[in-house]
Amino acid sequence: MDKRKLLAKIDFYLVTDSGLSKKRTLSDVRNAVEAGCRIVQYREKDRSTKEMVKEAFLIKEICEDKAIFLVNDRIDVAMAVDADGVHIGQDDMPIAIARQLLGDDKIIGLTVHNLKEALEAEQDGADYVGLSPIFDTSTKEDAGKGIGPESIKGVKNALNIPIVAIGGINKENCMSVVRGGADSLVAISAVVCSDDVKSETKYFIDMIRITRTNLS
Ligand code: TZP
Ligand code: MG
Repeated sequence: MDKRKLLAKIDFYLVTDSGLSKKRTLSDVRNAVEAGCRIVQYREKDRSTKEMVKEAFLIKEICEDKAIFLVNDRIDVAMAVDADGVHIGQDDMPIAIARQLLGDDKIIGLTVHNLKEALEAEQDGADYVGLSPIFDTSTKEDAGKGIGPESIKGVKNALNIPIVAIGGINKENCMSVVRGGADSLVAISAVVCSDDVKSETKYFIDMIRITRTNLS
């Protein structure tokens, strides 16, 4: 299956966080995918490569043909399990090299903080950008100050690739992010710290779709 086609359909985007997760990563992925989430990023900062590869294989199985499966930072892990792609940051592997390693069929997402980085990302061949952080967040220590949902529009208008909003997004402010022009959004703590990841994911998916419909 061509997972790239799914990129046009993403709304709620799950990023795993084993440190914050109440029910553990595999359960979070299973529940989010069951709720209809179409993109999952395995983000793991504290595990051995061996453990990551093992867990990544299991996540890939859960995502199957239902959701895009990306690995954060670790291009080696993504290649080891034949994931659908990677999500990398400004200080990670340059996109051109990541592309050479992964091939044209794989999806590469890049974190950007402003319009300049976003334009560069598209030019360099990113398949989507993660615009970060929209609001202040304590989930990522070095995320910086929130740029505000009103900053999304300028990036959206300048780019042809999807914009994924991330950072401090919750049930209360998610509508402003969609109204701002985000194609998709990540809400890590709002979802993985909950007792019911499935219903929280469903809430975000429904809210994104309703807000989009009201905009059109
Ligand atoms: N990248 C930029 S902000 C962030 C990451 C991984 C953390 C987002 O977490 P939360 O809990 O949704 O604010
Ligand atoms: Mg990174």
